[in-house]
Amino acid sequence: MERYYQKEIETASREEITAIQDAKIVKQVQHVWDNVPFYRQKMEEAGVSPADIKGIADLHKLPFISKDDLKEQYPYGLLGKPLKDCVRIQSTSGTTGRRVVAFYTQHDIDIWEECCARAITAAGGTDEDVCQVSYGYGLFTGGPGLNGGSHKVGCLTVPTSSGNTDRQIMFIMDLQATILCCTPSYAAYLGERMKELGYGPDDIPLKAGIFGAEAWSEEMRHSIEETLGIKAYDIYGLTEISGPGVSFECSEQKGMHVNEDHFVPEIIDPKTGEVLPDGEQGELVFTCLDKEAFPLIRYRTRDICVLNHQKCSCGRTHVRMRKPMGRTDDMLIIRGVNVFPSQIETVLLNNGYAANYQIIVDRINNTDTLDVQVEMTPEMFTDNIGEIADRQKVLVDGLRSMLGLKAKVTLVAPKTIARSEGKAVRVIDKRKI
Ligand code: DLL
Repeated sequence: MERYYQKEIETASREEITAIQDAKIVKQVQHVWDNVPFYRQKMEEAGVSPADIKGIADLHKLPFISKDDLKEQYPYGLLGKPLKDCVRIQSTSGTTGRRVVAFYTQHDIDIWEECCARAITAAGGTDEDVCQVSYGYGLFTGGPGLNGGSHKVGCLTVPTSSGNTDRQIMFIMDLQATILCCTPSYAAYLGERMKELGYGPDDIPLKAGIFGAEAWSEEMRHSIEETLGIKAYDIYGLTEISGPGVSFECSEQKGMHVNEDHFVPEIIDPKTGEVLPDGEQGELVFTCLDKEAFPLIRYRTRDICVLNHQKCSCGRTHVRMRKPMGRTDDMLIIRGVNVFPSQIETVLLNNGYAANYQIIVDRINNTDTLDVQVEMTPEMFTDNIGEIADRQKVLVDGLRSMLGLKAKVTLVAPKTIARSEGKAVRVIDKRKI
């Protein structure tokens, strides 16, 4: 039987959801107009004022906000509440330039944790469960968000944070953890290490995993599910919009339900900004309806996605978003062809490899090169050159038919590609260096 954390709102009718959104957007626009000079200026430039926003149908009149705006307003420029009302910051793991710092009031944190509680409940979590949170704690939102959600559900929470893999496994086995929260790449690594230590899926007490924070393919889901003997659920979110739990998968696993009573998604054409209809792929944009301290409106995520308003048989009525296939800024353009790392991952996993790979892009004699380094699994490992060449050719052909592009494939020995405890680094683009 499907479980809900907040059944009434999670299964509300479309009319009820729209009524909630209508009331909240009017209030939120007034809040940013009154309290964030940056927004007032942006709205004035766009020729809109709070009086023009009578409901969610008027959302399109409001200007977008971009990651560049966030960087320019760093650190306090977008603050919607006095500092005395703010109780926490979280920050992105961005590797270049200024970090994004997001602020929270206690009310913001309560809502965020409720969203994570909805996700844990949708994955079957109850107060009987032992939930191990192996996302990083600290500035990253993964650990704190799922930790708070797990408390709200009443699970026994095991805050291991990321890293120290053998200790993670000790806690899973000794405490009989039933739910694991971490990135999919770390889940794959934990599975690999557990197998090495002699634990098969039937020995492992876990029943569900709540994995997100990076793009991962369906093939990777199946492989993790098999190794750990669990059902793996996707969870999505971003620091700017609170953190994990902006959307989450239900038992149907046909897209992630967006918590629409708090966040309104739109899909736009990234070039023109035009709002696209259901089913069309474009850039995902979010408006936060309740956030007090960091109230982003029409924030361009750069994630490429599709929305689906069709009814879901789990009973939830909130719109679903497809697994994001990548980010506009992660998309590689190789010899003019758009390539997402997730497409490469699909080819590798379909051919029996694990998700241990690295994509190296370079430009040699004015031509882009794509080199995919893939680890052989211990079962397929060989030093027979002919066999390796045959295997490499199968992958080259697979990549050509997936991408329409000739790649070089290099098979490497097991365990030669660094494992990740958080978000995996899949791409090395030497063209930018
Ligand atoms: O990754 C928040 C999070 C933590 C989500 C734990 C889920 C679980 P950031 O570090 O700000 O926040 O990165 C946000 O990560 O814009 C997406 O590009 C990507 N992302 C997050 N979840 C998914 C997912 C956290 N399930 C950025 N599938 C987002 C694909 C994801 N990409």
